[in-house]
Order: sequence, then C-alpha cells, then structure tokens
Amino acid sequence: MKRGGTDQQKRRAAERAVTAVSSGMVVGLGTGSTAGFAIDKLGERVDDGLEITGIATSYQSRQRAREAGIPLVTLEDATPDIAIDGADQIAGTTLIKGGGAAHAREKVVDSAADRLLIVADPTKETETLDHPVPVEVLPDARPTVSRRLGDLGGEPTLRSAERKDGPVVTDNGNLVVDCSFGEIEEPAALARQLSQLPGVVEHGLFVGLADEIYIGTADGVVHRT
Ligand code: ABF
Repeated sequence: MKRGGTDQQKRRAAERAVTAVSSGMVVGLGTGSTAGFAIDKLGERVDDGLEITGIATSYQSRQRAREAGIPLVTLEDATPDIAIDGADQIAGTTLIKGGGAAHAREKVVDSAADRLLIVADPTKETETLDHPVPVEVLPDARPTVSRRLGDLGGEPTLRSAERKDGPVVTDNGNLVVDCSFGEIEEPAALARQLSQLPGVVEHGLFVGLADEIYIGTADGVVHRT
C-alpha cells in the first residue's frame, strides 16, 4: 500500500482549497495532517480579517482550530457551507476515511456541508479502493460485528493504540475495527451492508460524498470537480 506524500504536497492542496472560503461561511474543519494545513491557513486568513466560524470534526481539529484562532460553533448553532477534509484513499468521488479514527464525526459534518472539498497528496488516489475500511463499533458489539464482517468476506483487525497498550478509543468512546475487503468493486453496496450491522456506529466509506478533490503535486495542484 502506498502511504505518505510530502508535507509540501499536502500543504499545496490544503492552501488551494482554502481559497474557496469567503467571509460569512461556516466551515467544517477536517482531521489529519492535510486538513490540519487547511486549518492553519484559515487561521492566517482570519488574522487578516476573514470572518468565518468553524465546526470541528474531532478533538484534534478543535485544538488545532483554537490554536489557529478560528471561532468555533457546533452543529447545534449552524450548518456548514463548506467542509475541507482529508482522506486515506480516493477513487473518483468515493473515499475511504478513518485513519485518524474520526470518521463518524467527519461523516456527520462533511455530509451536512453544501460542498465537501477533499485535500490530499497523490499517494491517496487509486482506480479501485482497496484500503482497509475503518469501522467504529460500540465496545460491547466488537465480537459480533467482527464476526459479521468476516461473513461479508472481510478480515477484521481491532486497531491498537501506537503509544500505549490497548485499543484505540475514539472521541466518542468506541473502538475501531479495520476491515480489509481486498479490492472493493461495489463500494455503495458494501457501505449499505456495513451500515446495517447492529453495533456499527459508522464506517469509513464515503460514497459519492466529495464535491471537489484537490491533489497537491510536486509543482502544483490538480483540482477535480
Ligand atoms: C482524516 O485524516 C481521515 O479521515 C483520514 O483518515 C486522515 C487523512 O490524514 P492525512 O491527511 O494525515 O493523510 O481526514
């Protein structure tokens, strides 16, 4: 699996996407390193007089937005006009997200936005999705969901925390099972099957949700609409 573009590629994509933001907008703030560059740039523009409010998709993006000086609201207060978020894999307008274990809130905020802009480096693009699909599960449902994922032809693995013993726990207090399905020929059908499993809070397949894709390259940005 190809992983990890350069910070320059990520920053280019993020900063170009931020040019779509104008005063008066409510902006969904994505999670991850590429979306983080967008938050930083939005903060710079706020310093220069841009008047926006942000809606965070995770604890991480909330903290980064606070440091960048972006005023924050919640979905109780407003609906995002635009959201800028990263992805783990992109095929057309369909994405796999959840590498940061934030895909449940990301999907809520991103799908509420009038326009979803995805920012990424070139290693994220593919013809056919084959990245393991992150599935956020209620802790008590982890064994049953894992069995059902196996029945669907997947290979589920409980995500472990890198820096301490034990599993990753999401901002919502749940666990993440990464499930490999090999090449995903019909993401919409798989997404429906995953959504129907009792105990699944949210999965990382974002089918047809992206409105615009910004890919930062060594010498510019490829923008697809
Ligand atoms: C979030 O961060 C996730 O949905 C996705 O998993 C990840 C991408 O991170 P990065 O931009 O650091 O590759 O957007």
